[in-house]
Amino acid sequence: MQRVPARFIISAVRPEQFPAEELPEFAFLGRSNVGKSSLLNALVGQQGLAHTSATPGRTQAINFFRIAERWQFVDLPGYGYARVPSEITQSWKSLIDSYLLRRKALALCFLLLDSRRGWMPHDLELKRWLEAHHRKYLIVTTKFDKLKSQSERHEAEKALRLHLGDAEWIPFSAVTGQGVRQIWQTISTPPSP
Ligand SMILES: Nc1nc2c(ncn2[C@@H]2O[C@H](COP(=O)(O)OP(=O)(O)OP(=O)(O)O)[C@@H](O)[C@H]2O)c(=O)[nH]1
Ligand SMILES: [Mg+2]
Repeated sequence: MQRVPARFIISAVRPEQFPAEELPEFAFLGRSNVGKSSLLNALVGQQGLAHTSATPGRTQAINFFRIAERWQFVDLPGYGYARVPSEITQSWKSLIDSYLLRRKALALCFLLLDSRRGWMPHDLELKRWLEAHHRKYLIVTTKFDKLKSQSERHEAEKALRLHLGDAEWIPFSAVTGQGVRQIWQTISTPPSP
């Protein structure tokens, strides 16, 4: 796996802590445990850069990373994890909202869906929110290695199409590295404004 220079900048729990908007930013969004931090690590070829965990809801702040002095990657807290108390959910939500609403440097959001689960209600809510606020996003389906048979992959694709129409998505696996190259291609040729 190719190693890309990357360093952690800050773990922001308040908007005042967001770093300066000097470089184009790419944000990774999705449910708790969907594999956001693992995807970020796979992209830079560094296992320990973003903290991953088998316990959902671990990433509770917005973590900023500087990548090759050219981009910033942003690991957002996962949503939709029932065992987190509602006051905490509220404060994450307002933190995420303020990031997504105001961040001028944000070039593209990667919206991650678990390949085995497809669209869940919170994902659809977020997708509609991004569209309503004219935020560009690209769907990535994570843990693709867990779909073992052709028929499982076919079913997953059918379910995705329900809410994507003809739009494309990127199947991804942090285990096999599938999708890494395609995501890098997107980052190095971002969509026009
Ligand atoms: N098989 C497989 N497991 C994965 C993959 N990506 C992540 N996982 C596992 O899924 C779990 C959650 O991964 P994380 O990257 O921590 O997920 P997250 O979205 O950052 O989770 P939160 O920070 O809690 O929102 C970990 O146990 C990972 O090892 C993948 O592509 N394939
Ligand atoms: Mg995480």
